[in-house]
Amino acid sequence: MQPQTRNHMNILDNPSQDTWKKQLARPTFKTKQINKIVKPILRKVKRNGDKALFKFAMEYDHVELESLFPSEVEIQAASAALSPALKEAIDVAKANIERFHMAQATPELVDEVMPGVVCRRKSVPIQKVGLYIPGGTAPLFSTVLMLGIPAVLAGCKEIVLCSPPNKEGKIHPAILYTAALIGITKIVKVGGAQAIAAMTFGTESVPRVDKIFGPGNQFVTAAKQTATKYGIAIDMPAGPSEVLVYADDSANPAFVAADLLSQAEHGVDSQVILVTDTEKFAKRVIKEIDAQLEELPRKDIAKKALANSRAVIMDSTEKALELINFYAPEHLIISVVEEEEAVAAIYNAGSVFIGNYTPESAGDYASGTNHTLPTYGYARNYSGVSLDSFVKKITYQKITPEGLKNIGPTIEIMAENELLEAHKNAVTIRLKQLKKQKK
Ligand code: HSO
Ligand code: ZN
Repeated sequence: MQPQTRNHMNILDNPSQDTWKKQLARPTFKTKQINKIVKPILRKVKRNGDKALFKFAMEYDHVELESLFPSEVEIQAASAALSPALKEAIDVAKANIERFHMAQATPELVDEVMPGVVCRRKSVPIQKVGLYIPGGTAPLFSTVLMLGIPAVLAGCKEIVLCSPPNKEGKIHPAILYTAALIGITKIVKVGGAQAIAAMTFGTESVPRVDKIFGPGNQFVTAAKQTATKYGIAIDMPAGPSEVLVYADDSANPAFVAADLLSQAEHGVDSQVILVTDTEKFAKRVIKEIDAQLEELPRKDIAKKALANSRAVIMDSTEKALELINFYAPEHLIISVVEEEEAVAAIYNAGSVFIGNYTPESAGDYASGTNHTLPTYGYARNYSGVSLDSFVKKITYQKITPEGLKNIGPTIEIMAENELLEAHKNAVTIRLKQLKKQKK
């Protein structure tokens, strides 16, 4: 008998707008239960510092660590463990990511808005940043590039990288190698919520940072959210990976299936969506998914993700685009004849991949754009990580006596009408003095 290969990706036929919210809902999380576990972890790290980190390594990573830091020997061994081909690939990706992120640098802005009133704005690096790199079922060394490169380019003074140790007490060699390659020297063997706690409160070994970046499981995500209550910034509220493919007959169903599966394999709570114009095309894609799925080592994960996933048929292009903007996907692949029109109509998406030969994997690894992107509909109001995520923009102004004479009366009358006399006086006192000087 043939094994049961049918996946569970449901087809929605022209769903009416009032049902989109329900029909395209992302998997939900049991935040309360997660926080019940995360809160004590944070408390213990805050109270006991490194001692708690060693204890959590035993409890969660099942290893008795000698040190929280990898040794020089370990870093050398990590380099030796990688094939020359992989190292070359990492070099190519690094060069592209560096190039595209360097291009994002904004020069200092100087403008004399009126005679004697000069305003400036300058990007200044966030001094201490923490990067979290998950270990677990897929060691995301590409994320080291995506977070580490802009941190280095921005000029962050201290860059801490936390990643969980395996049962031998080692960080995955590709993670270690990539971190060392881009010049990250503070690498700490700590994972999960305890890593986020360490970077939030600081321990003997881990500095407290100003901003925490990086993906993670629900515990990491919950801990990052809590970190914001302690004055730490985070990159964005994260959720599981997702992709929406918008395709018509001009697309190759096998390519579309491969793209959908590429994100479905991330995790059981990932969601992938196909939006297309005919049931015939949807069915061809689903058939391809069935065939390709069986060959995947992570097919069990992908199958579960497919159960959260949908193929949506939309007769009208306008409605299709509206639905995409409503969903606000992390990744959007556009494979339709009228591709430029579709691209122009999109206002909610983390990153857009255009045409039949632009797999999302390109952006995940090597083309140069960042793969840390808003999920869960946050593409409505968040951008992905970029060079900007690692800087703050400080504004400056310098006003000459001439300038104050020009702008002073404007300030005075505004302050007066806001009933803020002291504000007004800060100008008046100076203008009076300037008048006296003239005499
Ligand atoms: N698609 C993931 C990033 C990633 N994929 C890393 C493979 N490795 C989130 O955007
Ligand atoms: Zn991916």
